[in-house]
Amino acid sequence: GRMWTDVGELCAEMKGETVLIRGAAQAIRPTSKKIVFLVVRQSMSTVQCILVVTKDIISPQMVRFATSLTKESIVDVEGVISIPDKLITGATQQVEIQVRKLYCINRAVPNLPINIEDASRSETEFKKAEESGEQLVRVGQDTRLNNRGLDLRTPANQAIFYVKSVGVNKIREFLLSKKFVEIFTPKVIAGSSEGGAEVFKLEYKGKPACLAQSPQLHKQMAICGGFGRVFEVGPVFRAENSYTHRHLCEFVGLDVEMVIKEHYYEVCDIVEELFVAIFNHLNNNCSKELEVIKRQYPFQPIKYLPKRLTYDEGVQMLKEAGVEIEPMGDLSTEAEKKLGKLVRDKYNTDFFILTKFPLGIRPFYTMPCHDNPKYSNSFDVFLRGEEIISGAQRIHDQEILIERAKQCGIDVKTISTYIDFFGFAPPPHGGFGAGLERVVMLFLGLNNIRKCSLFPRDPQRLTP
Ligand code: ATP
Ligand code: AMO
Repeated sequence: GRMWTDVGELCAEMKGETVLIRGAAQAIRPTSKKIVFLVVRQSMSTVQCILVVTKDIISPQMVRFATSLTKESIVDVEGVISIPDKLITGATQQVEIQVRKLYCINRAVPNLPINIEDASRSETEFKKAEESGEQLVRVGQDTRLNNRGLDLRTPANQAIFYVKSVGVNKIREFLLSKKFVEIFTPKVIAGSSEGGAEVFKLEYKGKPACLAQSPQLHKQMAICGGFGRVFEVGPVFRAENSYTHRHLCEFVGLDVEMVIKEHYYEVCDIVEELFVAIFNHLNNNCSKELEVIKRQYPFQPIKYLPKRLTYDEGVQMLKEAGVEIEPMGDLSTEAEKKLGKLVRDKYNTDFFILTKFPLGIRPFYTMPCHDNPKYSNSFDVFLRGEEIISGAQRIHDQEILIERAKQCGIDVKTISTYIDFFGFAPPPHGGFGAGLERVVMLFLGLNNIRKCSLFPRDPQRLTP
């Protein structure tokens, strides 16, 4: 076979070598009938390729052929590496390919809905280019998502999904090293796992069924089944009604459940250790990708020295700042953001855990505080002032569980097998759930969760 080189590996040390690359023709810029520049892209890297009419090697027909290529067509380019005086196309690789052979492997349709070069610019770059009179095509989020097969080709998008992949693998490595077992729970279940209206209903062979809003019931049932520590990374379905920057109707959940020995803070310890390990790992192993993302979507890196506060302490901080919370009520999105700012100013961190929430605003399976049943052994975790995780100790006593389910308006019949498991005496346990797209969005300071889902599902979108 022939020797292929990745575009990202092309460098000045290869000067004079003949290389063969395959990539997408991102831009085709004829400067005359005798010269054409191609920008060929492979993942996050681009290289400037030049065809110049020369007696034996490049014919005028070749230049015409190159000029007639459609953008984003897949091309094979063979040529010699040289060092240009100046990179006129702004490609990422600091070398140029003097093209000897050029083949079109797959031709894209003309007039694509997205121009990858334009769609890769930061807002600032875009405006500057427009002001200097360049004709750019501005694409909105819907156009991007409708044509995700093109949109995903921007370097920032390539990097976002690489970061997500590296992060998930770090989660697995970390939890496996702490003796967690990876489990796979059913996604079609008999009753809603979180209560509430946000459940997709369907018919399962003539019987009513739900798409799992979380692995909550089954991860606890696994603990009942004798596993001391379990986790799952899998799809979670929520029939969200509102269209927000941080809710999807299908997202990737990380769910963890573990036996507790003394206190639910053991779960908080795992959260902190796990997330600091993830953030360290991403900073250490994805610096190139983080730079690429930053170029299009500028952000400040997070500070993640873990901090814990109780709900009451958080509410007090808000109160002192003039933000009133309804007594024992949930924090609004704005209040959460504000608290994030206050904690950052006071404790110099973007990563903190709020513990001991009022019982009344937590799901039915949450353990009440033993010394004050108005509160619960529960927590939320925040990153840049937005929730990324919810967690708690669970009720392990069957009678209390039934009572709490009824109080929360849950039809106990629909979760009867879950309730039955508590007759088999599971040990005290707790856990948490995180939304991976949320984590990635906030880690990267992105403004919309859709940017972190390959093919997002929201209240208005079921395709592509
Ligand atoms: P891994 O093995 O997963 O790659 P590690 O344990 O080697 O991770 P460290 O070397 O401890 O990770 O992490 C150092 C990196 O993380 C540096 O980039 C450092 O600046 C950054 N870092 C560590 N802790 C914090 C923090 N609390 N806030 C901001 N940055 C931090
Ligand atoms: P909760 O409902 O808070 O808790 O969900 C856990 C985490 O999932 C993420 N998340 C979402 N991400 C994207 N789109 C959504 N529509 C969405 N809804 C939630 C958030 C949230 O923090 N069973 C409990 C967890 C547990 O106690 O173990 C649960 O599902 O990051």
